Amino acid sequence: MQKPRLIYFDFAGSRGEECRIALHLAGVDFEDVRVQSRDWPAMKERMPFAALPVLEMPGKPLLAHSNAILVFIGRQFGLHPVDAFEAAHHESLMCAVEDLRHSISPTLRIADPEQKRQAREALAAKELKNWGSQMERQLQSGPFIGGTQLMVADIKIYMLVRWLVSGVLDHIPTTVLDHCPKLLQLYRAAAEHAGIKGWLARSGA
Ligand SMILES: N[C@@H](CCC(=O)N[C@@H](CS)C(=O)NCC(=O)O)C(=O)O
Repeated sequence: MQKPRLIYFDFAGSRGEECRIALHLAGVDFEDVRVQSRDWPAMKERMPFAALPVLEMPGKPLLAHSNAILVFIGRQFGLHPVDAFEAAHHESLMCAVEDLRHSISPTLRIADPEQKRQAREALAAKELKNWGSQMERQLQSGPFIGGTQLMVADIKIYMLVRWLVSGVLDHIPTTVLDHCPKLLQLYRAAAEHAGIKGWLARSGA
C-alpha cells in the first residue's frame, strides 16, 4: 500500500519539519519527499496553494497548510486535545506562530545589509518581545501547553522558538525570549523529548 507522503523543501526547519516531527511522533511510516529548489518552480502551481508543506494521504486529495496538516495528524494519533475548547486554544497558539512567521519572512528577503539590520532590530525590540509576552500569558505550569504531554501545537512552538533563539537570524539576539520563562521551558522540554530527539537522530538534522 502507498505510504503517506510529506512534501517539503530539503531542510530541517519551519513548517515542513514540524509536520515531519509530528508524523514521526505519531509512528506513521511516511515518505519524506524533499524538494530541491531547482525543481520547485515546475511543481509550485500543482500544489493546492502554491506552497509547501503538503501532505498526500493515500486515496485523498493533497492537503496543504501546516496547521491543517498538524491538526489532522494530531487528531488521528492523540497529539491534539479531544476537548473542543482545549483544541481551539492549541489552534490559536498555532495561528500565533504563523502570524509571527509572516512578520519575520519579509526580512529574509531584504538584500541590503543595513536595511536588514534595521528591520531585524525593530522586530526584536517590538514584535518579537510582544509575541513572547502574549504567548507567555497563554501558558500554564507546563512544561507543555496542556501539561506533561507534548502535542502538535507544542511541536510548532518548539520549531519557531528554536529558530528565534538559535542565533541563525542575524540581528536577533539569542536572548530575545529571555523574558518568557514558560515559553523557554516548553522549548527546552521539547528539545529533550525522546521522540523529537529520535527524529533528529534519524533524519541527521
Ligand atoms: N500557510 C502556509 C504557508 C506555506 C508557506 O509559505 N510555505 C513556504 C515554505 S515554509 C513556501 O512554500 N515557500 C515557497 C513559495 O512560496 O514559493 C502553511 O502554513 O503551510
